[in-house]
Amino acid sequence: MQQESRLFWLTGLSGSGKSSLALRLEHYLFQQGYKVYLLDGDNVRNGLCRDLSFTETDRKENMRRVAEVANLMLDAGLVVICAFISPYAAERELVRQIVGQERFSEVYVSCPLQVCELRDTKGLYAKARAGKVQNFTGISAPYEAPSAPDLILATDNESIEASLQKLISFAAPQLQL
Ligand code: GGZ
Repeated sequence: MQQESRLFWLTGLSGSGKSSLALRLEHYLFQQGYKVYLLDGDNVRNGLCRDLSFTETDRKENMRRVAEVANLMLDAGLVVICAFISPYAAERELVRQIVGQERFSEVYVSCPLQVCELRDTKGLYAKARAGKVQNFTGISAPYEAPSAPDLILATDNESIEASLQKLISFAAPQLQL
């Protein structure tokens, strides 16, 4: 199989469904025989970026490091999936520049703040409202929604399975699935 190197970059609020979708896409591609790697806050912020906080400066550095790592993985021939809030449009653009326009896709996992806050799977929104978590995206830190994403998945309007099917349909022609 001639594997195409592609980066699928999922951006969206905490609780929007990025990680779930990214994990399912990774699983699907793995089953199809692709060499695929998923980078997200869970594995990156525990190691490579453990020194970084959620200030604007540190989030930007988080993006830069992730982009450079993703770029190396792409050079090695992998399909890379990234799931990060990545709240700044300029930094997402920087990622596109670092890895190259032709191998980058921006996927906006769209879900209104109110819905994410209702989900509050980790209780972080409640803590942010109570002032116990600082610089929380959507509450006390900005989120700049993509103006022209390559794909939008509205997870408040459709099931995760429906979003996943759209994501797979989007990825398939790029990967020659
Ligand atoms: C946003 C935070 C914060 C603050 C901890 N703001 O829903 P989660 O828990 O599992 O995903 C969020 C994750 C965000 O990490 P990222 O590396 O994706 O962020 S960024 O791209 O902006 O650098 C959330 C948790 O970390 N978390 N504190 N203050 N999310």
